[in-house]
Amino acid sequence: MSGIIELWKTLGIDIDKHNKLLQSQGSYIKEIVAIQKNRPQKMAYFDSLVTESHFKRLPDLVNFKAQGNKIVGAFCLYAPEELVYAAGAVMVGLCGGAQFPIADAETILPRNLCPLIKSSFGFKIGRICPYFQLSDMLVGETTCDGKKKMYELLNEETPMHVIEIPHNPNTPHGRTLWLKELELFKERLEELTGNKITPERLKQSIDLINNRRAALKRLSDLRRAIPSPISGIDALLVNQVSSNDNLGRSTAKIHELCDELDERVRNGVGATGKDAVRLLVTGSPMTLPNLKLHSIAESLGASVVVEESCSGTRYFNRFVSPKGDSMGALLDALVDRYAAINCACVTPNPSRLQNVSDLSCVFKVDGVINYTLQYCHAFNVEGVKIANLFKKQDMPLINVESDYTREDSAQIRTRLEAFLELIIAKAESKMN
Ligand code: BJ8
Repeated sequence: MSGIIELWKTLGIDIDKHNKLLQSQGSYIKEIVAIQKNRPQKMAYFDSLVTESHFKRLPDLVNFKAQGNKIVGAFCLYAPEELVYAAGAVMVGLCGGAQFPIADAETILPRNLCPLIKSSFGFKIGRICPYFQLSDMLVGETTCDGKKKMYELLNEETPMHVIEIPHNPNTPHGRTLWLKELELFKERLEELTGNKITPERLKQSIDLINNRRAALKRLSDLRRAIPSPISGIDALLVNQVSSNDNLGRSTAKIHELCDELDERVRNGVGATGKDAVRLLVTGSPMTLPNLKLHSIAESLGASVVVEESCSGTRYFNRFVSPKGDSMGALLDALVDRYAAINCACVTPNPSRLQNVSDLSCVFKVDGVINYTLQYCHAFNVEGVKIANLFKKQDMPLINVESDYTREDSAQIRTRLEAFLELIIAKAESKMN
């Protein structure tokens, strides 16, 4: 233990705050995750990533850096991780999902700002997150206004590269801009690492990341079963923690979990009974340790079976599929994938509506939770279209706007309880 504390100190971590974070995060996760019954045994690995990631992976990354390698911190699905790995660097996710660092952030940032932005910023300025401290460069993107402007402040702490995202990527000039931005990011990574990104290296890293996306897609597809073999809490947790794990190892561990879930599906073993109300959650991302909505819904007996979000299907529903081995063909394939990300920050965004509608059918859901983080205008306003879409389809939908505190938990619980009763009454009236 004393060795790891010394390591945290050398990274400039505020040990006092860091200890408090570990304590609060540990007990929060235990209260929500560990109390579930009949969990898949292979979840033990992912639980350990939550409780031990600041102990276990950290020394590996410190050694990696000691050998002259670089670490790139990212905040968004738009960060092209294939290029990062092709440059011989490692990418770590720095999106904040904890309430803990927000007090530090609010000494600088306005209070009425999305909690994800404040939490991410607070982790850096409070010197609470070792992954932030290890990052040699940060990569941001021009998505929402709050993030963009926060990146300008972060740039004063750690060198930052911001990718300019075309807000309508489906036009010829949108694609041209994406390609140019990928080329610029590639150059910046080559400069940072001193490594040339060759077509061979890029092809290799595309395969590696496609493999992780495929493993997560396999996990998601298994949740189509009735009953779902895994709770929404556990599935979300896997998505949240695997982004900061070693690539190859996390892919293998997700497949091991899926093998166990395959078996559960064959034997009809579920996280809930067959009659549980099946829910789709769509909207703002949920970053570790934000499991609030899932834990409330599932404590009421519902089963969250799919998340249409960046902490769910949006990460793995598209692969990079090159039509050749040249650098041009590989970059073109990256443009295809990244320009197709249907975050609410792009406009217009018809593919998200189509996608969320398809998911509701494929996963045979009984209701939809349209989830927005407080002050996230993009998802809040686009939520109007989502609500209209499901109204036309006669699919029950509830809007939930929340933050990272627990203050609104009781209120959300009461509203979800009524929502589930409504869904059950609707199903019963159809049967009569
Ligand atoms: S691709 S969803 S990860 S930007 S920070 S938009 S919650 S107000 S995180 Fe996102 Fe990339 Fe889009 Fe996905 Fe709203 Fe908060 Fe902005 Fe946010």
